[in-house]
Amino acid sequence: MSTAPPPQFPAGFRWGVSTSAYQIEGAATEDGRGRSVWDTFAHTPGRIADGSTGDVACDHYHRHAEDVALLAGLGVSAYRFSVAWPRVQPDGSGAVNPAGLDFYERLVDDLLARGIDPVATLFHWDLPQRLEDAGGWLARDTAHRFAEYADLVAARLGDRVKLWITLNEPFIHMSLGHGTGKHAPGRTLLFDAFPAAHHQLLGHGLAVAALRARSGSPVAIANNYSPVRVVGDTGADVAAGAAYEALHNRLFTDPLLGRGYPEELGFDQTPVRAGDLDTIAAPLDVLGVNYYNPTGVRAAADDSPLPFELVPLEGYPRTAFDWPVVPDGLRELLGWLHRTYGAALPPVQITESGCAYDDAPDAEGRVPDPHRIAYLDGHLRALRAALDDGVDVRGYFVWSLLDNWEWAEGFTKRFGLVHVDFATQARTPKSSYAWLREVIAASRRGPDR
Ligand code: GBH
Repeated sequence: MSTAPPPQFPAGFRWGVSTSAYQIEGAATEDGRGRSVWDTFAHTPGRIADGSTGDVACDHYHRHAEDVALLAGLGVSAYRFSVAWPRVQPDGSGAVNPAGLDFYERLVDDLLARGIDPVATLFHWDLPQRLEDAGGWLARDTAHRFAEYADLVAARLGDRVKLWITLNEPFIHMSLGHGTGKHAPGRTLLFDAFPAAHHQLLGHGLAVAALRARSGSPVAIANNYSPVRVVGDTGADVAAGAAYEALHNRLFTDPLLGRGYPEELGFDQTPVRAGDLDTIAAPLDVLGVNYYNPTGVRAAADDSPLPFELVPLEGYPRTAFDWPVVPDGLRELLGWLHRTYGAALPPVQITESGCAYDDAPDAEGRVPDPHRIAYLDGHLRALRAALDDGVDVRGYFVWSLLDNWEWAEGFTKRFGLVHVDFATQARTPKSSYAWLREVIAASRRGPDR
C-alpha cells in the first residue's frame, strides 16, 4: 500500500456503500413478504457452499437503525440498498404489501434524517417465485411486471430516493442465474439464456419511463464490467478476447447506449420486437459501474462449445475469493468505456468495488483488515487517475457495509467494512471502516493538507 495520503476527489463527489436485500435483511417470512427465487434456491440442498440460507442473514430488517448509525459514523453521503420485490409485491403482480413499503420508507426517512442520500436498486436478483413459475425473465411479461413494481415503489418513495438503479448486474443474473445455474433460478441454458438478457433490459427501459413519471430523481442501471486481458498472441486469442468483450462488457451496454445488440455473438433475436431497442435506449442519467477484477481470455480448444476460454491472471495478489487484485483494471475499464462510447457515455458512479478476506476479531476484539485498506487505497488511486484521464466519475460505493450472505458462497466470504458475528449479530467496524472514514472526511475538507 502506498504511504502517500489518499487522493483528493472533487467537491460533491459521492461517497457510499452498497448492500442488497436478500444478502442482509433476513426476516424472510415476516410482515407479508413473499418468496423469491433465492429463497427457493438457497433451500435446495447442494446449492450453497455452507448449506446456509438468507432467512436471517444480517437480520438487517430488525437492526436497520443500528446499521444506519454505522453509515452515519462512516460519514458516507449515500447508501445504496435494494428493495426486495417480494416484500413489496409478494406475488410479483397485483396486491401490494403495505408493510413492505413501510419498511423501506422508514429506512429512507432514517437515512435522510442523517443527511445520507438513499440510492435504491429495484432488482438485485430476488425475483418473486410466482413470476418465476410463470417463466421468470424468459417471459416477456416479466418486463411489464417489473415496470409496474417500479411504479409502485416510486409512487411511495419518488420524492425521497435520490438515485434510482433499476437492475443490478443483469449480465450476472443472465449468465450465472440462467446460463450456468450457479445462481438462482438455477437454469442451465448457456447461450440460450439470451431472452433473460433482453427481457431484463426491456424491463429496465419500461421502468425508466415509470420512474420518470413519478420521480424527479436521476435514473441509472448498475452493470458489472471486467476489462479483458488477452492471454496469448495468436489471432485466435485476440478474436476470443473480442468475443468475451462483446459478451461481458457490451451485450447490455451497447443497447442501453443506443447501439443495439452486438451482432457477432449470433444470438437468436426472436425475442426482440419492433420498438424494444428504443425503449431500452431511454436516456440514462448515470451509468453504475461494478468493478471487481479483469478477466484473462484466450482461444478455446477446438472441441469447446464456447468461443473463448477464461484463464486465471497470474502475478497478482488474490482475495479470499481467489479473485486477482488489480487496481489498474479500474482505470483501464473506465478508459475503455470512455473510448468505446464517447459522448454517449453518461456520468459514471462506481456502484460496487470491494473484496473478501477472512477477517476475524483479534484478542482485543478489534478486526484488523490491512488487505482491504490496501485494496481500497489502490482502487481510489486508480479512480483518481481515471478522473485525470478525463472520465466523468461522480461517486464511489464500497461493496459492502456489512459482512453478509454471499449468494452461492453463503456466509463464507466476508466483504464488509463492518464485521458481523452471524451467531450473535454483533457488528464490529473493521480497521478499513476507520480508514475510509478518514479518507472521506479529508476529501470533504478539501485540498488543505
Ligand atoms: C456482485 O457481483 C454482486 O452485485 C453482489 O451482490 C455480490 O455480493 C458482490 O458482487 C460480491 O460477489 O472469475 O475469478 O475472475 C459480483 C460479480 C462475478 C465479480 C464473478 C467477479 C469473477 C471472478 N462477480 N467475478 S474470476
